[in-house]
Amino acid sequence: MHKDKVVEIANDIGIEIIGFTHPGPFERIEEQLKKRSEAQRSTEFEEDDLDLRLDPRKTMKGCKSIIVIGISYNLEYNHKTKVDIKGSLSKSSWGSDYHFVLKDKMESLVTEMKKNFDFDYKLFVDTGPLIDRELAYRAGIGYYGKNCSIINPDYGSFIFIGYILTDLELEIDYYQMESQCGDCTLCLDACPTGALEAPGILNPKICISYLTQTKELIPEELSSRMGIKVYGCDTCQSVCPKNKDIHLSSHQEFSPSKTEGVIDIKELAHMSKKEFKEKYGDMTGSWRGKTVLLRNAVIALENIGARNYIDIIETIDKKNVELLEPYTSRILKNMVE
Ligand code: B12
Ligand code: SF4
Ligand code: SF4
Repeated sequence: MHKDKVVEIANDIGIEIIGFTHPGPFERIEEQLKKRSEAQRSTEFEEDDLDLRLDPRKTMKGCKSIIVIGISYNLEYNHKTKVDIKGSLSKSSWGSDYHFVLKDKMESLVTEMKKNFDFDYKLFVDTGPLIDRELAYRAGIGYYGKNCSIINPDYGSFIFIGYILTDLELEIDYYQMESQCGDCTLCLDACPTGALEAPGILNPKICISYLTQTKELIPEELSSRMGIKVYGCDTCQSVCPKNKDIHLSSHQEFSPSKTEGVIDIKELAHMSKKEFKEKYGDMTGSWRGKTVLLRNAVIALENIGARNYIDIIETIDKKNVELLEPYTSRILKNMVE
């Protein structure tokens, strides 16, 4: 099958960014990844087995080509919300969970492709063993920004990445984009915790995106920098000039029709699990469960002046107290002092 045909089908399905790469090991970042792991900088959200991460054929033995897709979630939205006490959500969690959206698109692509040619495949989004950004880079979808994100010249960095390992012989382009960051350092300067230590070098354990997802204890020196972020962090992408004057997303699945792009903290504090599931169950940021978001909401209240919100803090659902207790008791203790 010719790859131009794959591109044509993908475009018809609404996959705007697509590239192809070979199944060879990721030699280029092997050293970097090993050092990162030795320095205990891997997160609990990644595959531990580095051999599996570095060699696509360990995931699919007969793999001959990899189709990589990018889907923009950069929708414009007017945040005129009536929500009184707001926690913020990163754009990646405004609408429907991207794992399902991208998997559906790739399944449709495979179904259409199979009308021309039968083949074996395995597809992944985010939770697969391989390194999605390195695949995207190697497939020519974008370049690494100094903020570590893959930036596509037409759509910017607010793009999700998915990939399909196949046993199809597709011709592969060996085209990798040069960084277009130039002298800019806006993302490094703006990062609230200093997680971007140098261009392309991230300490994930102090990245706010990580802090909003981990169940580990968050020290006060870091929680105080989380502001009102209840899930994810967009700061290093929002300041990026490469996200200005670009094509926006056409995927309405990512529009914040239910969430308005914010979490209603007062409502969250008193919601039952069932109510939470109904309102927020479909969004990306719900994967760690309600209590993690509630912990972040408590931190947000602390950051905007807990004294004014003590009624909320004292009456929140106290289930899973071990996750919330360090923060609520700190707030109450500081009140007394
Ligand atoms: C674990 C994880 C995280 C962790 C750690 C992130 C990290 N940078 O390592 C945390 C929780 C912090 C995180 C945060 C976010 N994540 Co995340 N995350 C992942 C996950 C599951 C694994 C990442 C990984 O393997 N890291 C290991 C290192 C090796 O890879 P790396 O992140 O690309 O970093 C290396 C490169 O920058 C590299 N590098 C290599 N060559 C070069 C060359 C140059 C010139 C430079 C500068 C750098 C460079 O050096 C770094 C160290 O080795 C992937 C999905 C997946 N399975 O791959 C999603 C993924 C990377 N995340 C994604 C997203 C959207 C985010 C957030 C924007 C979410 C948010 N709004 O809060 C933030 C962005 C934070 C940031 N600045 O990177 C997208 C990125 C899409 C994109 N356009 O790049 C991915 C690909 C998910 C997906 N399938 O769409 N994430
Ligand atoms: S996501 Fe936020 S905390 Fe993480 S590197 Fe970017 S700006 Fe820093
Ligand atoms: S803010 Fe500047 S340095 Fe950072 S990724 Fe964007 S262009 Fe590159």
